[in-house]
Amino acid sequence: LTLEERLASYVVEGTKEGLIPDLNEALSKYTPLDIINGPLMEGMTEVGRLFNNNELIVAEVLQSAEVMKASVAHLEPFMEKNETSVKGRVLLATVKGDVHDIGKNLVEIILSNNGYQIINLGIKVPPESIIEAYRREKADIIGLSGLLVKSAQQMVTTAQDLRNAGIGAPIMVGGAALTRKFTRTRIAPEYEGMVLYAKDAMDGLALANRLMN
Ligand code: B1M
Repeated sequence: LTLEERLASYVVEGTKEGLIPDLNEALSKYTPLDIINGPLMEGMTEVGRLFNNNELIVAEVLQSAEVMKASVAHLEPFMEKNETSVKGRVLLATVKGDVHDIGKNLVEIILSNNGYQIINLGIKVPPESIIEAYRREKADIIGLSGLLVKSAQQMVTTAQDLRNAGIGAPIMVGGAALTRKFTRTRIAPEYEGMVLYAKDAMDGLALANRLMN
């Protein structure tokens, strides 16, 4: 197998045997983010496909997630950091009912490496907790993540609850089940403030920078 194929296969197989030396080798050729967005994400896409076909069970997907998390943790110190003054404060949450957090945590890493203070509320966060945290933390942006189809609907509910609580801060949404169109036609009409769709973590950074400038 080539280096790239081996990297994808650690995620697919859910094994860390040999992972770190291969990540180090990859770092001599690629940026950390290219490694994540390239071979590691390819592995995750394959995991999703196999899981969908009932060829993997949840416990195995969990092991794949562990490999992804370990890889991101190993690569994180090698990521470019722009030591600027604080650009803004961002609340991040995976919405109620959803446990997927790898993408959200990647967004946290990218934003915090680029001058943002992050308040990461974790997973399965109900609207009440987001409202309470927003009032306590005085965040500039509210970031919502969710990967399940039902999470897209949960984002609509969350936006309604935020609006009913009188909150109008920009909301940034992201995650696999979401689209720009759903964001524009279903979430945005329920909210007074801006609602922006980020297709990945770098897009999230670009949007945050635009909002804060
Ligand atoms: Co689950 N899962 N999972 N899972 N899982 C999916 C999402 C699924 C598509 C797999 C499939 O069937 N093909 C499917 C959803 C189907 C649907 O709703 N239509 C699914 C399912 C069904 C489930 C369970 C229901 C399974 C079960 O129990 N029977 C269950 C759900 C439990 C729950 O949430 N209540 C479940 C559980 C799990 C694990 C716990 C085993 C594990 C998660 C571990 C963890 O996160 N700690 C897991 C995993 C790993 C996946 C897949 C395979 C990979 C997700 C991932 O981490 N991708 C996934 C299939 C897939 O996506 N291919 C799948 C890598 C990550 C970097 O990408 O999160 O998309 P992603 O983030 C991207 C962008 O989306 C974006 O930036 C990131 C890239 O830069 N982004 C943002 C994300 N959030 C953002 C926020 C932003 C900006 C950008 O601003 C705020």
